[in-house]
Order: sequence, then C-alpha cells, then structure tokens
Amino acid sequence: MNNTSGNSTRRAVLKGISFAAALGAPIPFLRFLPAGLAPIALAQTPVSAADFGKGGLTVLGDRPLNMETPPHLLDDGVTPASRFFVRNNGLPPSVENATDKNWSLIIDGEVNNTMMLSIADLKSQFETMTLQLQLECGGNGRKFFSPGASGNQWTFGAIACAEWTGVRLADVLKAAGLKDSAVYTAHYGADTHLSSDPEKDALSRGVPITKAMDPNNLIAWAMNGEAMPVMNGHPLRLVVPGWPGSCSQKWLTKITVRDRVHDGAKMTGASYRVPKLPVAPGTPVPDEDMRIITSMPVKSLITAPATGARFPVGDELDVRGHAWAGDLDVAAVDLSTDFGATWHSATLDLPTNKYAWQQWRAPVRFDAPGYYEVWARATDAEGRMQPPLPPGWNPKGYLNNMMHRVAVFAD
Ligand SMILES: Nc1nc2c(c(=O)[nH]1)N[C@H]1C(S)=C(S)[C@@H](COP(=O)(O)O)O[C@H]1N2
Ligand SMILES: [Mo]
Repeated sequence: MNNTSGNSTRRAVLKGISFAAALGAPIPFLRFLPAGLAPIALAQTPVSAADFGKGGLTVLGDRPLNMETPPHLLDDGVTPASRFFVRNNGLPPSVENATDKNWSLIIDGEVNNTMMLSIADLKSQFETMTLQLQLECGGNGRKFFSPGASGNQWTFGAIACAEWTGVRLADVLKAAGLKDSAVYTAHYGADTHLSSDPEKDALSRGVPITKAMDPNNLIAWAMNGEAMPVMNGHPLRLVVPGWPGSCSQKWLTKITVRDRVHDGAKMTGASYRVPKLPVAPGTPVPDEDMRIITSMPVKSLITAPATGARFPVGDELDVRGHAWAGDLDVAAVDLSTDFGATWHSATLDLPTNKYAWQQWRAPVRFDAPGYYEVWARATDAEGRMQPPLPPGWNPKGYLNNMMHRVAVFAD
C-alpha cells in the first residue's frame, strides 16, 4: 500500500470513528458508506416547534405561505387534506364567499365556443370523476443541490396524493371546441402577485394540448370527498398529474387556449425550465439552451419508519412508502440497508388508477446493534432509476429525484 492510500485509509477510519461517536452507535456497515456521504442522521437539522404549521407541516416561508410535509406524515395511501403541502407563488385570494353559483371559469382563445361556466354548470353539464392523483412541486428536493438555488428549500415533502373530484379538463376543452390552431393552454387563477400589482400574475402556466387532453387531468372542486382547503385552491383548481405542480392552477378562473407555447408568469427564463443538455454545477445557462419541464422523474419516499427510529436487534421491521414516476408507472422499488452495497426488492402495488402513487413495503431486520440507514430506490417502466445524489444540476434546483434515506438504530 503506498503512502497516499495509507493516509486516505487512515482518514476513512478516523472519519468512521467520529461518525460513530456523533451518532452514539457503531456503524456495522461502515465499510460500505461511500466516501463523501455522511450518515443522514447527522445531516438532519432539527426544526423548531414554531416552524410547524397545519397538521405538523414544516413552514418554509410565510409570505407567500409555503409548507412541506415530513415524510413520516405521508404514510397514508391517500394524503389527508391537513397533510397536503402548500406552495404559493403569490397572495391567496379571499374565497370565503365563493359558491358553486358565483365562481366562474372562462374558456377562451383558440376555441369555437367561448364559455363561462359556474361550478354548478361544470357539475351538471359534464361527467363527474373521482381519481387519486399525485402532485409534486418541480422544486421538491431543491435544498440538496450544490451550488444551491434561491427559492423555497424543499427537502422531500412537496409531494402528496389526494383523491380529487371534478370534471375532465379534456371534456371541457372538447365542449369548447378546439380550433386547429390550438397548441397550448394558459391557466389563470384569482391570487395576487406579491407586489399587489393587479397587472401581474403570481403564476400562469400551461401545458401542450396533447397533455391537456389526457383524460386524467381534472378541474376539481373536492379533495378527499370534501371542499378542498383554501390554501390548496378552493373552490376550483386544475390537477394535471405527473408534471410539475405549477401546471395545476389553484383558484382557477380562466383557461385560454393559445396558438403558441404560453409565455405567462413563470413560463420563461429559468422558471420551471432546465438545461437541454447537462451542464457543470454553477454554469450560467442562456435562455435558448433551456427547455420547459414536462414529466417529473421517478421517485420514492420512505414513510415508515420515521428517520431516527430505534428497534430491537433481530426484530422484523416493516418498511413502507410510496413511489411515482411522472407520466410513467413505477416498475420496481428496491431497498438497501448497507449503504447501497446490496439491494432487495420491495413488494410494489399497482396504482389505484393511472397517476396515483404506488404503495410498496418490505420487511427489514438488523442482526447487530448500531446505526443503519434504509435507502429506497424506485425504477420506472422505462428502466430509469433514482440516483443516490442530486442529478442534473440546473439554475433553479428542479427535478431532484435522489433516493430518500432514513436513519435507524438497532439496540
Ligand atoms: N393560482 C396558483 N396556482 C398554483 C400556484 C400558485 O402560486 N398560484 N402554485 C403552483 C405550484 S408551484 C404548485 S407545486 C402547486 C401546489 O399545490 P398545493 O399548494 O395545493 O400543494 O400549485 C400550483 N398552483
Ligand atoms: Mo411548485
């Protein structure tokens, strides 16, 4: 062994001793911990009680209000309304007096019949659908990019899957009659720009007509069988699953069909756009080298056990969570308890319906006392897997689908 590798071996041993001391536990699989990765239990910043919002969510900012859900609170197959993350770009509207009769939705632009529909009209003129649909913010995982990006420092919890009730966006667009010139939708909501300037939109995004016509997109008025929380878009919102959450306009008032790609608020520049080709972290990227984010990448979450949990040595422990893959299905979920050296497949359920996240579970056991990590890695129907570290650096920190790791102690 030459001197250099002798030194680095010694450094690794010293690092292992200091990790174990900081954790207060031995690390049986320390030899597999990749160089450069610290135990996840040491990276977790404690959140103060003042940071907890509705239902135990972590408040990332209050103007605008943004809250994410700690993974162990996302254990339900259908996320309760109280645990659904909140992502606002502007100031939410006052909707206390909104009713089925007085809230209206305009459909205009490249259509044969401009329409103005109340929620009562939507309910009476179109077929009502109830679907479990997952919604993930394009910036979920932003916190882990280096160099970092400004904006909400989402970790893992800007994802949820609720049961939505509404009408198909496709049915409403068909009723309006799309012209041959129809290319893209433009979505508008009743919220206000942070500057309070009425000429500016907080957010106005859209999708290509082919995505808009997917029968799984809903214009929804209910979440989990009840009126949805004001912060999640009451009384009417779009749910366009599989694509960045920003395509799912809350407090929906208007959909304009356009003859070109929409250029509304947060459609251009670095907003919800990523480099067309990979770039070195920190590289400035000109607008023309960026593309609009379409389908979100494959991802999974470990919802039980909660990170930091302690278990008796030799006990069988049920690990479970969800996995989703944008427009695709998830084909497999694998778990590792030795820092990625070996993998075991989890039992994976089919989605309840297209675009519902998929539940998975697997038993795990630890035969010696110490510190362990459970890593989950989902694979989509086209064979793409989650990476261990943030993939594809981009200026605004989107699309981080790195594996979720939880810390577990066996005593
Ligand atoms: N009108 C309006 N709709 C909006 C937003 C917004 O700021 N205003 N935020 C979008 C973003 S970026 C996301 S990720 C989702 C989040 O939905 P939620 O707040 O119900 O979790 O709403 C989208 N719809
Ligand atoms: Mo978002």
